[in-house]
Amino acid sequence: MKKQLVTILGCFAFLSMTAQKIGPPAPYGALPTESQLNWQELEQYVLVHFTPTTFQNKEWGYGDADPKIFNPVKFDASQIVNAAKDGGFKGVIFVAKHHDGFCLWPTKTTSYNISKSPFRNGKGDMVKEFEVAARKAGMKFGLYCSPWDRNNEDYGKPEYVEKYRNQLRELYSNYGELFITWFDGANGGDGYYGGKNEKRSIDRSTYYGWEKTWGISRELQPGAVIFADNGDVRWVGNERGFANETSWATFTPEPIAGKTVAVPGETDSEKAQGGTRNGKFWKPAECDVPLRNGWFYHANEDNQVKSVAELFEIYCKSVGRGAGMDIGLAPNTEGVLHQNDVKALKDFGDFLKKLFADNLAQSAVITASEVRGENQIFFGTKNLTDNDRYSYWATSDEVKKASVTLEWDKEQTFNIIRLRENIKLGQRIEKVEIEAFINKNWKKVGEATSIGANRLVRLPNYITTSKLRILIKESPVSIALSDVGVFREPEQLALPKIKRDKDGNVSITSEPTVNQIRYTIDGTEPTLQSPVYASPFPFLSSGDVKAKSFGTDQKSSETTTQSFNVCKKDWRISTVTFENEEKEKSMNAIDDNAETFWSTADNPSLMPLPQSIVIDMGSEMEIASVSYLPRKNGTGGIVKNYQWEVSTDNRIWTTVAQGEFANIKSNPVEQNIVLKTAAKARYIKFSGKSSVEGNYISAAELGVKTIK
Ligand code: FUL
Repeated sequence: MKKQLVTILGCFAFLSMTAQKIGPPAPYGALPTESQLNWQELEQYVLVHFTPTTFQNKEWGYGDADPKIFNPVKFDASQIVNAAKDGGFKGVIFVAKHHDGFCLWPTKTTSYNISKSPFRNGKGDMVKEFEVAARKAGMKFGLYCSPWDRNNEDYGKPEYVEKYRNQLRELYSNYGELFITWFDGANGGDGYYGGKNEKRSIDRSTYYGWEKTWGISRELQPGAVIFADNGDVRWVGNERGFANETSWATFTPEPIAGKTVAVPGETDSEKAQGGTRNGKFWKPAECDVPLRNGWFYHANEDNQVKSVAELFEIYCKSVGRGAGMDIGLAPNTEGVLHQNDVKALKDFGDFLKKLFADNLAQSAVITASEVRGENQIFFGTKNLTDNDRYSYWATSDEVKKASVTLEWDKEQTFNIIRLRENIKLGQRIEKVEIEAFINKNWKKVGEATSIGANRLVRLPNYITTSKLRILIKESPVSIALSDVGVFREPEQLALPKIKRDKDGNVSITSEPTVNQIRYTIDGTEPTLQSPVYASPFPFLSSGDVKAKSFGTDQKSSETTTQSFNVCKKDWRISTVTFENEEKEKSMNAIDDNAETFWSTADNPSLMPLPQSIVIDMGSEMEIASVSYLPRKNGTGGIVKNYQWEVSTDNRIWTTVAQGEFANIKSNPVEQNIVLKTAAKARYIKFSGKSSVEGNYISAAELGVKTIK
């Protein structure tokens, strides 16, 4: 007994001597703060938009909505929060005020607030209800209060900034601890502004005095990260939900075009997608993307809720690249999430649970080519599978290339490899290759660059092997890897792809091929009773084609819904405002090809805005909605303020829709406008009165849907 004790004590003494001799590696580069570490661990959260704008069926309210329209009779914060929780999301950000300026809490700063609405008879506080629901569900809570305020009469003057700061003070004092304070980048433009209905421009780098304004967040919510261009967490620069394949958590903000320094609240967001290797600050990316097309609820998008396959792609390209996944949820006018959204979230959450339930790395014997100071306890490979993000396998200071090998006693099948660094020591690794032992040879199956807090390498196919090795190929300093995970993505039957050619023939395919595909054209869900797809079929009208793959065991895939406009095979361009070499290109606006686009010339003296295009649809039809698809690459000529007119004779025109394509620059998705009343027309005219960039207009596609 005594002898044993001596041995044990001896061991401890030896270990602590070694640990003293070779301590932890020195941290490398910019490091995360405590609140950034907490944020990195959260990985997934939601952003809820629900204001009078929902009731106006818009993406940006103008600031003139009567508070009386805000009457969500079935509002239930828990329904929304719990649906997010089911999706695997761990935090909720509520938009307490959007650009329309309507405050969802009874603020003292403006009368344009929830107390003027019928909600809870003017006694409601929606921010509180969301906070309570989030805490009850064990979720973190955060707030977004838009700096741009299209209602406030003082917007543009210093008085407004004071009001805005007081709004933040109210929000940061009365709703408990926040994990994030979210600052949006859209600023200035036209609005109601206390009834003035004018355009107000501000210099976003100076107007809000960000240093001081963010100081309120620092003072009242010290545990919260600030999300903003150049905040603690940076905007990834797009609203598709994707960080770059190489995305560094470190970032040196660069000034926007025309400026010499990057100031708080303003950076060149193009550069933000990939971060900066060895950047000055730890400023990881957040990828924000709505669950539907837009951030607000629109009934005509009920079938455009992202599928599990789409959400998982976003997950891999955000969370899987060390960034945050921020999914936009849009309650409907009743004040709850539509059943399709609830289902999509639940299915996604179940998928993630199933995927991460079994970490195959935990049953492997893991050996490393080198262990720091041979200290297995502090720096050994067992730290790679203990679910602790900060215990780690490390190499000696001079060892910058190394490998770990995972060996199982029998073959395993998987396609996802997860790697994490102990980011308390910075982002160190620059390149990794993954090899599997297949047919008695090591074969490269994957690779990755930036690792950081979390990196998922998703192989295109499942591999089966009993040996896997991770080769760290490039690192400026020793290695401090905290996690290796190996997972098998739950099998899903391939989602069918639905396409229609220029002549209106619909083809449905799936890759890899499946037992059978069944489809509908009447808007109902495909079932085993629906027709089996055999060969292309004509579908010239507008409407939804839905398809589902079925396996031999009668299991089915998710449903693909393709919403078609009226087929344009008989359409011709009648006139365009600019008739020169650009003319043939005008056909690009009606060629049913989203990749090509038509644009006018950027020459304001020759051709000032507005500019327009007139289309002859070949025959008269009753139009229910019109649509504008912006160009895919670049933002030049993307229309901001639009007008749609119709005619039966190409002479007398009636305006059927006009307004702004709100948020189109950040989220360039198809803009569908449902007409107030259906309109008879053979000719349609689309005009752009202003564009997001340049003095011209462009369009990838223009289209219409008819009444059923
Ligand atoms: C954008 C806003 O303009 C959108 O309306 C939305 O709130 C999105 C999350 O941020 O910049």
